[in-house]
Amino acid sequence: MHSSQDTIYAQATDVIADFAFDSRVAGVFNDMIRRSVPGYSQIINTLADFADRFVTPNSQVYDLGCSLGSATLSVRRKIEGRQAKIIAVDNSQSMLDRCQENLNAYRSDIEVELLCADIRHVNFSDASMVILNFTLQFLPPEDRDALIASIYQGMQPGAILVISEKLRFEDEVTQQLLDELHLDFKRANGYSELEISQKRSALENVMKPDTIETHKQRLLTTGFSHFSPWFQCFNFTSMVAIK
Ligand code: GEK
Repeated sequence: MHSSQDTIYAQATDVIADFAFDSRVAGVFNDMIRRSVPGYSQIINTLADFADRFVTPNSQVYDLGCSLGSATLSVRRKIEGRQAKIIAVDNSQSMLDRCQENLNAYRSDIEVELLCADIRHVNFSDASMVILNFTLQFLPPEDRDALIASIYQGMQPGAILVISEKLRFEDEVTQQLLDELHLDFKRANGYSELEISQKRSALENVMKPDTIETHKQRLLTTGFSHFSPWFQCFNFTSMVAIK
């Protein structure tokens, strides 16, 4: 996948605008997410293993907030020949344009529909797998329960929902420790103090992480039969819920 280096917050600016998934971000996104999210590659690879176990013939897979299509590509490769369809949704056309290019770069017999839409307005049906890979955290907190309920009603019995998120911790010592380890991870990946602090300001109003308890309660209250985090590195997790 083509990847320009992320230097978006490298220069000091007086007023830092709220973070947006515009064409500038789309152009460097592959580099940005790999240098910012610990475990990202492992999570992307493991999505294929979940797909292998859960995606059934003639069902649908939803990749919500698909960005450049990394999750879709990983799953698509694994489910060749299964007659399943992937619906990849994002409300950033800049992301979807690049996603389409990435999909075109490989041959596949799996149909992928790219949908430019708000995931809060999608009608889910016949889903054997739904992926929310670092997307739920960008919805206003008050809209999260309704989205999960809407996904749940469109899932087949036994289907899997994978949710990857940055976490918040009620315990202040834990919060600070894991946050510092994450900052060290970003420093080690070449981000300067200025880049780290400007990006943090830009994200403040648009990304509000939940605690793991909030995720668990939301999923179990919605009706999911099984829940477990399957991955955690510092303050980043990936969880599974099975209907
Ligand atoms: C990956 N899953 O590489 N409706 C549709 N799309 C949205 C909405 C919304 N309401 N809100 C945000 N997005 C990807 C990474 S990035 C995570 C996901 C990050 C989209 C937004 O445009 C962006 O492309 C994506 O969700 C979040 O596995 O940047 O940390």
